[in-house]
Amino acid sequence: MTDKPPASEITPREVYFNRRAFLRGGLIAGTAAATALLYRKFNGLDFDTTTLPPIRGVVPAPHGPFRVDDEDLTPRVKVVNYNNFYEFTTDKDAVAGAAKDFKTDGWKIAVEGMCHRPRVFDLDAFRKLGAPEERIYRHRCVEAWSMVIPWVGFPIAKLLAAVDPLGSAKYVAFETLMDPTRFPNQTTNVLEWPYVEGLRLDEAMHPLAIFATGLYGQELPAQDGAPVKLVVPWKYGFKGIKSIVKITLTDREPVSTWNKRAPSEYGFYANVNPQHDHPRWSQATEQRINESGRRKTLMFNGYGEQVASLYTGMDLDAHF
Ligand SMILES: Nc1nc2c(c(=O)[nH]1)N[C@H]1C(S)=C(S)[C@@H](COP(=O)(O)O)O[C@H]1N2
Ligand SMILES: [Mo]
Repeated sequence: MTDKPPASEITPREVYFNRRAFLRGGLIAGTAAATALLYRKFNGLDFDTTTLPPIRGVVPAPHGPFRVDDEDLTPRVKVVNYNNFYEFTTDKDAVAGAAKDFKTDGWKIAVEGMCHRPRVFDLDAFRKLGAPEERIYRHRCVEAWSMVIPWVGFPIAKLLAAVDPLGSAKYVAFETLMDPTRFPNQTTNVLEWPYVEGLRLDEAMHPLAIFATGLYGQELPAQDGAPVKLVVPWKYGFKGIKSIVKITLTDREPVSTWNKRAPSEYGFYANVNPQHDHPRWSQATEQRINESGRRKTLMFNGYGEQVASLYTGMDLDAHF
């Protein structure tokens, strides 16, 4: 990790912090004046000083749905300091501090249930399932805030191919680590632990659905779900279960922690849908973190062209 990365590799800070400026900067981009302007601009964002090891050999996101191109990235300092991770604390501004000593040494991910090749992966083997790919996705929390985040990860489909689901498997269930010595809030009953989530198998197979192992070109910070987090960009954020230790192929609809907690508020599908309001607040608009004003929420979070066909014939108000 201390080796100098080859020049051909992306250098996250420069790439991410210059990209938008170049788009906007037009003729002056690249000049000393532009650079000075850029630094003044980003100084105003409380530039984050914590760094994690860079991920080597990240494949840039291809254009199209894998890369939100026309909306600003949410600055890293916000992505790593405004989090939902109830195992640490329910205070979004305090997760980063509470998670700062979290270690993932010796992490294992068990894949079991209805598959031909069940297996326990160590982190190295898990990461080798797919080359690290950049994915720039919208992230929409059910609480009506949103971000645009450059993840690093690989499609869930790669894991599924490795374990080879039985023909009768219909769903994938996911489970977060249960360890109250490392997750202090697991000694409380703010939620039922461990946090669990699930997808239909065809949703999990979709190329947009990934396991994130990094963000902004670096390893995933603990507060964002290290070492492995689920990212399904057309669904509300709570589907994106963090710090995964178990994955089970099954023929029954998996339990979802928030769905179990309040079934009238949080559905199993949890597809972003501006027309289906949460009983206590509208889902029609959202607060993009670091922006003023509100944005209109897009159907399927803007990924309808890619995913709407997964739900053909389903009543999206009944299966919200
Ligand atoms: N294990 C676990 N996973 C979780 C949560 C949680 O509390 N525990 N919160 C969810 C919610 S509500 C959201 S919005 C996202 C937040 O992810 P982020 O902090 O990386 O933005 O994580 C999801 N995954
Ligand atoms: Mo959320």
